[in-house]
Amino acid sequence: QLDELEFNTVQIDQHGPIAVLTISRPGALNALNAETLSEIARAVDLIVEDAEVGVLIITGAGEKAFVAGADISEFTQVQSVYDGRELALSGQDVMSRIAGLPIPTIAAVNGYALGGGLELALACDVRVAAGTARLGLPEVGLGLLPGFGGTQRLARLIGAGRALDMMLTARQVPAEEALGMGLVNYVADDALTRAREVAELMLRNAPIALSLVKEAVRRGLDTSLEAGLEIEADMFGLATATADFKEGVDAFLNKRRPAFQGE
Ligand code: CO8
Repeated sequence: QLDELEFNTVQIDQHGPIAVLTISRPGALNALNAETLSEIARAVDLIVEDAEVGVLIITGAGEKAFVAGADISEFTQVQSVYDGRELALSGQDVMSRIAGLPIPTIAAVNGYALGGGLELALACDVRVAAGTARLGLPEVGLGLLPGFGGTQRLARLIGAGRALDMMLTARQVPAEEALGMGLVNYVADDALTRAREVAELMLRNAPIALSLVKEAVRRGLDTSLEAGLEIEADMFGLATATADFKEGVDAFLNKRRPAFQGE
C-alpha cells in the first residue's frame, strides 16, 4: 500500500484510484529542500508504478502554504556557477518527471505557491486554488530567476506578457486574478475537495486516451502547428487500437456507461 510508505517530508494518501501527495515541512511553509525534492521524485515513481492509481493530486500540508518555494536556507551552499546550474537542473528534472507522467495530475493550491512552489504547480496538468491562494515567482528579489522550469512553463501557460509581468514585479497574484489569467483552472473554498471532484471527472474517461492527450499537448507545445498535428494524428491512431475505444463506442451506441479497462 502506497500510504504505508515512510517519508520524512511528503505523505501519500491513496483512496482507490486517487493518490494525494502532500508536501509537509511545518515551520518552513513546505519549502522544497534537497530531501523533499528527492522524496517527491521517489514518491511520484512509486505512485505511477501502482496500476490502480489513475490521478495524482499534489498539495501542501496546512492552510497557509502549498509550497513557499525552494528552501532559501540551502542557497548558501551554492558556491559557483556550476553549483547553481546543477541545482536548477536537479529541480527541473523533478518537475519534468511530474509533467511527463502518463496519468493526470492536479495541484491543489492552498495558500502560498511561490517560486519553486508555483513551478511545482505549473508542472501539473490542472491547478485548483483555494480562495486564499497567492501565486508568484519572486526569485528576482533574491537576485535569482525561476530555475525549476518557471520561465518556460509560465510563459507557455499564460503568455509571455503576463508571465514577464509576474516575474519582473515578483508580485503575488491572488486566486481570483490567477483564475482570470488562466494561471489556475478553478477557485474553491476547499482546494483539495474540488481537486478530488475534478479527479472524479477525469476518472470517468479512458486512461490510455488521457495519457495520449497529455502527450499530444506536451509534445505539441514544443513544435510547429504542422508537426503538432502530426503528433495528434499519431496519438489518435494509437487510441483507435485500444480495447477502450471499442468499449467507449459500443457503450455510446448501446446507451450505457462505458467500463474502461485501460487497455
Ligand atoms: N525557504 C526556507 N524557509 C522558508 C521559505 C523558503 N522558501 N519560506 C518561508 N520559510 C520559513 C521562514 O523562514 C519562517 O521560518 P522561521 O519561523 O524559522 O523564521 C517560516 O517559514 C514562516 O515564514 P514567515 O515567518 O516568513 O511567514 P510570513 O507569513 O511572515 O510570510 C511568506 C510568508 C511571504 C511566504 C514568506 O515566508 C516568504 O516570502 N517566503 C519566501 C518566498 C520566496 O521567496 N520563495 C521563492 C524562493 S526561490 C525559489 O523558489 C527558486 C526556485 C528555483 C531555484 C533554482 C536554484 C538555482
